[in-house]
Amino acid sequence: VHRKFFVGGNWKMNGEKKSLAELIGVLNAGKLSADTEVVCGVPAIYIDFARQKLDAKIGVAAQNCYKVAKGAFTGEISPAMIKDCGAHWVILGHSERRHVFGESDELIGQKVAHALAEGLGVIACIGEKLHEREAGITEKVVFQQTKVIADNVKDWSKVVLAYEPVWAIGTGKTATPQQAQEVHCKLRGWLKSQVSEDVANSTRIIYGGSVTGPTCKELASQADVDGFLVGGASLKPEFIDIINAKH
Ligand code: G2H
Repeated sequence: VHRKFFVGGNWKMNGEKKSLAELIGVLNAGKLSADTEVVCGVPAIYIDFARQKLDAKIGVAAQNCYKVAKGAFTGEISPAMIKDCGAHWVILGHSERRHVFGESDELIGQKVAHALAEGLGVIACIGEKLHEREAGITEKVVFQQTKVIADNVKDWSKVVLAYEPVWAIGTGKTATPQQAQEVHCKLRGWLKSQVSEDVANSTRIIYGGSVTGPTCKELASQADVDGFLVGGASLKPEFIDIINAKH
């Protein structure tokens, strides 16, 4: 089964119109491999702006959304609003949502279900903390997080699973290709035994955590690494090298 390489940028809470327009100009002019699906995760307030400026071949994702379509939920945005601004993806369960904003597995599951029901693609993030890795419970933690996501998915073709070890996020400490491959392979095995062989073979499992131009190629060469979710480096021209990591 061919899994199209998927590279997401996660701009997090960075940039303003001027700098983002510059970045978009660089991406639009860049030579991007046609064999890579590219999606930029944009701050909510700039989704409309980015969608209007980015080339149509580059997708746009929100970095979060709420679990219902509308109502008295001050400060939240819905998948319907994301679609209305022309974006087709949402990042859910990012470690910063989980650990800075206290989002539970249950809430993330509800968001996944609603976003998919509304027709968005979901980049669903999971990952263990350093103390969990050191305690030898990485597998248990990521399987549990994946289970809550899986319980809320009917159509896996709209889901990309992002493995982001928390200790590697924004720290400059990239997981080694072997560390990433080991967890990705176990996650694919989990999908095979708990969902189906087809889903295991077709679902993109991407790696996130301090991915850079210099580190991306060897990571991309691992059998079960189907792309990346990139934070810091997605704000730099280097993002183009990561998009082209397979070449
Ligand atoms: C992990 C990643 C993007 P960074 O959060 O999701 O960020 O590449 O800056 O570690």
